[in-house]
Amino acid sequence: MARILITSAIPYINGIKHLGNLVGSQLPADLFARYKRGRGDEVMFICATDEHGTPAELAAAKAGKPVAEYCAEMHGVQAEIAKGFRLSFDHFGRSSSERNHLLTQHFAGKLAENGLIREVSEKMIYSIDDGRFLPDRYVEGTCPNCGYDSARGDQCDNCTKQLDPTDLINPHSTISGSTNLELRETKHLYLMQRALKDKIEAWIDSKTDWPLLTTSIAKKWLNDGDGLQDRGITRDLHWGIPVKKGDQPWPGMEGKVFYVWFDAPIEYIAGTAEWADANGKHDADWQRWWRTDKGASDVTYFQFMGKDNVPFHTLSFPATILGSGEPWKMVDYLKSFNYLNYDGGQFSTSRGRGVFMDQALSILPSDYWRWWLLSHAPESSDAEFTWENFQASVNKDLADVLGNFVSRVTKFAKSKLGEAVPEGGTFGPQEEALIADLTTRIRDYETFMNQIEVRKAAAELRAIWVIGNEYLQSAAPWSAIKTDPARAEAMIRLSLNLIRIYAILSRPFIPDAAQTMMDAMGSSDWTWPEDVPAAIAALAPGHAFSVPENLFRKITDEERADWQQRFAGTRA
Ligand code: B3M
Ligand code: ZN
Repeated sequence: MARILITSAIPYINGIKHLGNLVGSQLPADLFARYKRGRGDEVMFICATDEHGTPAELAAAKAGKPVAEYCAEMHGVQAEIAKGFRLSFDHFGRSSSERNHLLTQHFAGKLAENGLIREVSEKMIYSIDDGRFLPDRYVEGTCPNCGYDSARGDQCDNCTKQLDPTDLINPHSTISGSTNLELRETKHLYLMQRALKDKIEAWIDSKTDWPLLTTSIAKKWLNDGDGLQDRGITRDLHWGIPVKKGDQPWPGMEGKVFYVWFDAPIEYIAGTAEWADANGKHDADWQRWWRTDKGASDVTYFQFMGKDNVPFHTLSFPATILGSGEPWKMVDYLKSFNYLNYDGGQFSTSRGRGVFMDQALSILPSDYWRWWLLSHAPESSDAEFTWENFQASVNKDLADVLGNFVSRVTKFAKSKLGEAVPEGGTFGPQEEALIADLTTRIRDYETFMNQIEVRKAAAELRAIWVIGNEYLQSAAPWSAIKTDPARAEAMIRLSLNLIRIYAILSRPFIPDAAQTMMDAMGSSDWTWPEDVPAAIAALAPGHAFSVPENLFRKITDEERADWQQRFAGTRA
């Protein structure tokens, strides 16, 4: 039994995420976690909310709530929606947890001990009217690169260039709008990433099996110089993890907190510790996932994220880990995704353009979304959500192919042969051909799933559903029953067993429909079909089944048009 650690990039706390966010990290991570569990591996799947930094503070201010209260509330909201999408986290933690405070301070202490932190006095933007420094998104102005007039202090949304607040032309405070700003001297900690460049480069070079998207981004940042500058890891903010050296105060750094991108990835580890705390376990129980000196050397660790997060996971977080000099588990395989666009443009949280997770669930159950999103995952390039495409693929793949097979088989069996697996007849060449084809396709499906080739795995699963329909069409039990009823019984016996196999194989993609299929087959045996001939005989003659509710309904043209209009912009 392999041990598989899986983390999804942790979503910012400020508001409900859209479908583009979902398909870029949490959903494919869930697919993989479910698949590995289905194969019998021991899985630890961790996600959390990313609760620090200016996005959290600004959103709380806008909601008129104290930031701690806002975060607690939004964590609850995001956790609930994650459940709605059947995201099977072993724990959904919070980067503001006590565990993350302690671990983040621990890492900073180790880095300092190893001579990898330097203190820098620098001039930062200070707002006289607000009485505070304005880091990151607290300041907006004109982008020096493209001229966009609402560039933020950390990045220009228009041209994506990473910025410092002091780069902005005509800056103003996003708190008060004030332009009464000055540069003031303040002291910050810098992580000396440059000193770790060789180590990081050697580590990246050792990852020869990583997807091209991941390595190309990592190398670009490593070699362009842009990414491996020494990096400020503290901020003049109130909300965040107080700067400490382990459990000791850090003289001169009083009142400052760590930068959100310093503590956020550490939450992967802290989230696993939170899992242990929440389940009455001991430190050893989470450490065996993370400390190679405490059992984690046989763990394989997979990370999932959108492409914009790759530099932080291939350079900055590894710098923290390698710089600590401690035996922490590092990522083995980093799966990254391109962007999902929305109906001819981009998803936009600020403009409310696109479908957000709560809205999606309010119009259709999660399986519909999971299937479309995963089968169209933006892997090799950006992908686009259109309502036409969504309607077509739901109606065809889910309703016409899978749903129809299950309904035809069970209804025919019940009306002609009763509500138990029939016993007559034997398998002939047609069934043998199907079993051979099925075996090949299941092995291919496993290969794609193991490689996290999400679209290819979805296409293979769809092909597996299709061969059931094709078999039914050519075997035609409805004709056979008139001339050779025993043959018809054999066909239906095979088809009912196929439904159970479909439940197992489809579960990572569409867990609710899979459960419905398994329940209808009167079974709870989710054993993976390693041995296809054995799996096709698992439901023995006489075993009771029932006809399930329609698995999937079709999306009508009216609904499609209505939704298209409703989600065109300005979220209510
Ligand atoms: N919260 C960015 C995002 O949601 C950030 C990811 C952190 S992963 C440690 O895309
Ligand atoms: Zn720009």
